[in-house]
Parts: sequence; C-alpha cells; structure tokens
Amino acid sequence: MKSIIRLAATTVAVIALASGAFAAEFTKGTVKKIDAKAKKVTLVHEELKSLEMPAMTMVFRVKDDAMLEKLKEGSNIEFVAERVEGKLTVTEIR
Ligand SMILES: [Cu+2]
Repeated sequence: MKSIIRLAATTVAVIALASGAFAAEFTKGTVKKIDAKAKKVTLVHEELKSLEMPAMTMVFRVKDDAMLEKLKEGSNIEFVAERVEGKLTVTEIR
C-alpha cells in the first residue's frame, strides 16, 4: 500500500514538472501596437510551438492591465500565449 502511494506521488510530481516546463515556454516577439482600451496588443512573434502557429504578426488579448503597462511599442519581449476562453491571450511576459 505504501509503495502505491509513493508511486502515485511520484507520478503527480513528474506530471507537475512536465506541465510546468510546458507552461513556461517563452516565445520571442516584438511589440508592434498597443491598444490599452481594448486590452489588446499586436505582436510580431516567432513560431509559437505550444499553439502550433508559425511566425507571424497578430493581435493578442493581454491577461491584465499591469501587463499592458510593461509593454512599449517597438520593444522586444519574450512571452507566453495561451488560449483563454477561446481567445489567444498573452499570459506571461519577461
Ligand atoms: Cu500568430
């Protein structure tokens, strides 16, 4: 019984590690335009492997206002994009 619990705990740890690494996959991009009112940003982005998307220029929603303040038109960023409620959203920036 103990070994089963240990195995389960190990499995959970491995899954957490794997998904964590997946979530933290940053993609390079350049800020082209910011629409603070609509909470949207146009990014020229490199290939987004997590979304199976080739390099292109496109509009993303941003997760929150604090993120918008960090962005400046023309600046190079690294970001994480995810599908939130069916819409492509920038969820992390560094
Ligand atoms: Cu795209």
